[in-house]
Parts: sequence; C-alpha cells; structure tokens
Amino acid sequence: MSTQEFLAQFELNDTDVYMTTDSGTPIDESVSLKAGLRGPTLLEDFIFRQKLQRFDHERIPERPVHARGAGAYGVFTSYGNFSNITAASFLSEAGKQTPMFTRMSTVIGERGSTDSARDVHGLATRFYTDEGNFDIVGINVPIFFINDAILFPDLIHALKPQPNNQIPQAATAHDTAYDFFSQETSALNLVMMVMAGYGVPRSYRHMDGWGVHTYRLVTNEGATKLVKWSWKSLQGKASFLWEEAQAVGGKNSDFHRQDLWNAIEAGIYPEWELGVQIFDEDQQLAFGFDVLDDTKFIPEEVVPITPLGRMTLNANPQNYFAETEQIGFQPGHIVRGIDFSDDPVLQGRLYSYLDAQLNRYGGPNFEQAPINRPRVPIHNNNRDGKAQTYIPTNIAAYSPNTLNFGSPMEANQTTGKGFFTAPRYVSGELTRELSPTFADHWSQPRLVWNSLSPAEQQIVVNALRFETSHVVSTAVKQNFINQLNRIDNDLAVRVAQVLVDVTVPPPDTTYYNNNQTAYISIFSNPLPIIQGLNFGILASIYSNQSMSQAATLSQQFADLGLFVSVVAETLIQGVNLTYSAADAIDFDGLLVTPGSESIFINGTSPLYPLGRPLQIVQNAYDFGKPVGALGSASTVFQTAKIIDGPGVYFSNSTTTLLTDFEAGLKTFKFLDRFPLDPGY
Ligand code: HDD
Repeated sequence: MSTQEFLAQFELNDTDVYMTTDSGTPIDESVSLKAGLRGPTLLEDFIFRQKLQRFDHERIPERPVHARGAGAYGVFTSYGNFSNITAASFLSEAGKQTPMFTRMSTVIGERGSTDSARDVHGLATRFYTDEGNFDIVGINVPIFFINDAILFPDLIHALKPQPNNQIPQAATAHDTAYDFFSQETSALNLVMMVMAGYGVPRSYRHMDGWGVHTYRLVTNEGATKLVKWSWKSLQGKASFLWEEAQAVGGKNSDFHRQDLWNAIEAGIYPEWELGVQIFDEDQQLAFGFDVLDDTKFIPEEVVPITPLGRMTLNANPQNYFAETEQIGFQPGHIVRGIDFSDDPVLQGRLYSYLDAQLNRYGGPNFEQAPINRPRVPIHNNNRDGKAQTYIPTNIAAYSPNTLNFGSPMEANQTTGKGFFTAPRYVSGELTRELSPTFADHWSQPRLVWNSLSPAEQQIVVNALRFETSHVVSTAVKQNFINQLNRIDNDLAVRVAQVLVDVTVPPPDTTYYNNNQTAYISIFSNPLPIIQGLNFGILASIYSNQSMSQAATLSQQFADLGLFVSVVAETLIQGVNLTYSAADAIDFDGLLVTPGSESIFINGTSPLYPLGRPLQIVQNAYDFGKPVGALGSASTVFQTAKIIDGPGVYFSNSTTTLLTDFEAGLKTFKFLDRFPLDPGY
C-alpha cells in the first residue's frame, strides 16, 4: 500500500457536506442557543458546549526539546542487498522502497520560536519498514553535548530561557548556558561545531544528519559490526552568516519550514544519502577515544562512509497537528538486524522518548495515530487504555494460552523473523561513574578548530564573541575562556579581546594537536546543485527596459531550477514581490536590471520604506551572497559602495551572467568579503 493509500483511510473530506457534531448530528453551530433574542446562553446548548470544549482541549504539551520543526513524507530506496552486514529487511535488495516520514527541528526554541535560531538541528527519520517502524532520531552534527543521559535535564535547564524571566528565547547567549558549557566540558566539541556554521543552516535541505551514537548491525546469522549512521544532504551543506540568520529570524520565523514546503510543492524533492561508518567490535577504543562516548566523532578519513541508500522527501503533510506534531519518534523503535550499543546516552534515551510520548498524548495508545501506525499489522496482548481505537477480538490476552491456540506466538531469531538481541558480553561491578576513556574533552574541539579555514575560524571567533558578550557573570566568562584556552590559545585570546574583564592564562597545551579532517568545513565546499535556491531580479515598473529585461531574465534563471522573484514597486503583471515586502534574506543571489538605476540612487518613494532597494543590494552583499547587474545597472553597485570582486558579477551578456551566477550560487558564500582579525 502506498503512503497516499494508507493515509487516505484516515482522511476527513469536508467537501459539499453539512456540519455535524462529533457524534454525527447535523447542526448549525454559527450562533448559540439563548433564552430570548437578547437573553443568556443556555447550559442546554450541547452544540455550544462541544464546540468550546473541543477548542479548549486543542493543545497537547509541546515537545520538551525540539518543539519547533517541520516534516515531510518520503521514500527510502536501498542501493543493494546488505544482508552481509544486517538482517534489516529495508536493506535487503537493490531498489527496495520503504515509506518514510522525516521531521527536522531546532532544539531549544519553543513551538512558536524562529527557525533560524542558532542551535543544533534535529533530523529524525522514520522508516515504515515491512518488519515494523525503525527510527533514526538524529541531529545535524555527529556528536552530542553530554556523555551520560542523566545530565540531559541539566543541559536543557541550562540552555532553555532563564527560569526567572524566560529570557532569552531559542538562544544559548546567556549565563546559564555558558556556565554549563564551561563546567560540563564534554559539551565543548558540539559548541565549536555549532559556532562554525552548523547552528545556522541555510535550510533543512542543506544539512546532513547523524545518528550520533554507535549502533550495531546484526546479520541473520548473528554476526555483528558497529556503525555510526549518517545522512548526507545531496543538496550539499550550506549555512547562513550570523547577521543574516538574525535578519531571517526577525523577518520570517518560518523560513526553514517554508523552504522545505515550497521545494516539495515545486517537485524539487530534497534527498539524503544514508550511509554508515562500519567498524569491528574490537575497535571500540581504536580511534583514540571511546566509541561509546557520543561527544566524539570518527573522522571520515579514518572510517569512510559506506552508502546504503537514498531518502527522497516527496510529499508535504496535509495537517500539521495530525502528522508533524503527533509523530512520536523513539530511538527504541528498532527492527530486526539493528541493535543498540552501551553508549550511556543512548541507553537513557531508550527510556526518555517513550515517557515523553506518554506525557504528550496522555495515554499509551499513541502508536495508533495514523502517523505512528506501522504499515504492518500489530499483534500483542497490550490492552485498553485511553483512546483505544482497535477492537481486539482475542479473549486470551495473555501468553502462554491454549484458548487462542498459543497466538500471538513469540517470534525470535529462528521463528517468525523476530527481533533478536545480538549477544554482547557485559560484566562489571555496579558503579556510578564514567569510564576514564570518556575523559578527553579538548582534543576533538581542537581538531574541529584546526579543520576550519581562516575565514571560518573568524566566524567561530565572532560567534563566541557574540555569545559570551551576552554573559553577565565574570566568573562564567572566565571559566569559559579557560576552557577555550585548552582548545587553542589564539582562540581564547581573540574571544577574550571583547570581554576585557577576563584574563587568558598561558597556553594550556595538554590537548593541543595538529589533527585535521576535510569533512567539517561547511563553507569550503561548493554545493553540488542549486535547484530550489531563491533568486531576486530587482526591477522598476517605471522603466520599460527594466521590466522587459526582468521578464526575460526571470525565465532564464527559473530554467536553472531556481525560485525567481521579480521585485518592483507594485504587483503589476510580471512582478511577484514588492520593495515593501522584499528583503535580502529572500534571495540566495540577486541581479539588478538596467533602467531601474534611479530607484537605487534616489531611493525615495512613497511605495517603499526609505532607501529599501539599495539596502537590499547592500545587505545581500554583506550576507556574502552572489550579486550582480546587467549592463548599465552596475552603477548601482558604485552607489552601494560595493567593489568588484569574487561573487560580484557585471556583464552586458545575460549568458555570461547565467554562467557566473550558477557558479556563484554553488560557492554560496563569499567569505573573502569579511575582515579577519589583524595577523590572521
Ligand atoms: Fe532527544 C526529542 C535528538 C539526546 C530526550 N531528540 C528529540 C528529537 C531529536 C532528538 C531529533 C526530536 C524528534 C522529533 O522530531 O519529534 N536527542 C537527540 C539526539 C540525542 C538526544 C541526537 C543525542 C545523541 N534526547 C537526548 C537525551 C534525552 C533526550 C539524552 C533524555 C535523556 N529528545 C528527548 C525527549 C524528546 C526528544 C525529551 C522530546 C520529544 C520527544 O522526545 O519525542 O524525549
């Protein structure tokens, strides 16, 4: 059954029908029942009571973390038969397709917060396999903040808005967050990555995903390998600059949600490649750290990724609440052929997600919501509870039984294709402590720092200056600088420069190293494709030349697969965005048309805010985007004081501009525009 067919059985279609109560009685609910025309509303009015009561109960608790997100349906296609490494049925043959739902999210912000907040981003994927649901509940970086799940409430309490005033929303730039980061130093690795651009992805489509923990793959015969799950975006990785992310947050809180929705509606289906880093059971301590410590990643040079298949997101949900809000991912949704590791964070997550779903739904039958139902029948002795929607007919709701001929029968490794736990040796004295193999919190943040270009290192410095400048406590700032100094003395010195009330200790070289990996940098790698990026053509309705050029260019750029907006003063035919509404954040690149120059140079008109057209060009340049002009419109750039340089394109030929912009959009950000600290 296709996803569409499966969902169709739960859809409510309200076309050409009369209004009814929830119990099916046709009604008029547009006005309440009163005692007399001007009299009070009656308690008898069951229509009024039901309508209000249903409204009062519309909300369920938002997710305690990852409250804000967006999701879509898709399909997973296996590249081959991987039964040599796993018995998982969705990986059992080339071309095998499995329906999916994926939800992307920020972590800290509340349900109504902004998409572009600087944060780790969730990428939670559900495979509706023919042997049950399998969830990889991952994030866009290969590591986590903490290495013991018992610290999760501490982490989230420190990062969420402060308890006294609920400030700041969806931001780590405050005292409690940096107090935690400087005390629970396992978080430093992730903090470095978030500051290096992973915290502000250009869109959900432009981020990778990771399962983070070490998992096990198990074959039918019981042979095991350890793995790390990876999702590589086939759109490439791209990020905002921080100034841009803040502008996006103010102008369009729904930027990521809208980007995903628009791309899917336009048939530009985002894709990710699923892969695994595979290694042997006896390599758990072979990489210089413990693979059970989820604050460490295995560089891809050390263990390359083996591709397994491809996820294509190809359908938007029809109802945000029923589908995106009600999906309840759990790392404990696992299938035959996959197994857990002893990672203490994974172990804790196996409890917490089930508990969180129970709280959100108010009962145990949440797996019966259409979005949560497996696409295979379920059979067990779980019974009753709130909102049971099945009608179990077996009176022998226990095992073993004879009255139902022993059914449902227990399935195991040899019978019934059951899930089986791979044998793993566990032995030791009970102990409330972390393994010393988890103790190094500084070598990998150093590796991250080493792997960034000078321009990206400047991005990290600027980000940490921003964040720590918001910290009030001198002690917290000092503690954090001390920790940065254990990663890199230059980094500590540069961040401390703006703080003045702290001192940088002499270099603490204990963990300094020269290791690098080529896979961390976001900005050094061009995008493989530009389909689905936004492009602006700036025009003026007062110039025929401008409008006719805009029409031609609009078609040519749309042919590259871009979402093109022609911007002008009013929404006359051929214009789809006004200067009153447009902003540099609306475009990944923009082009000014000849004939429109005067509105950039004079910049005053009652039809748009003062100076807006020129401001759009200046901001686009300041946000590192490719910008350009056709023919005489290059004078606009002199007015904007933008000098010719990489990513600035002037030409009389539209063909040349098309080629330039195609390359420019792939480069995506021109970081050479931004000054480095003196000496770097
Ligand atoms: Fe979590 C949601 C990812 C550690 C407890 N988590 C949640 C979501 C993602 C992650 C993507 C949103 C799922 C969705 O879209 O509905 N979480 C992670 C990753 C972690 C991690 C990659 C570490 C590697 N999480 C973690 C720990 C705990 C939790 C250690 C608790 C011990 N996470 C939750 C939760 C949430 C959740 C409270 C909130 C709502 C939900 O589960 O369904 O249970």
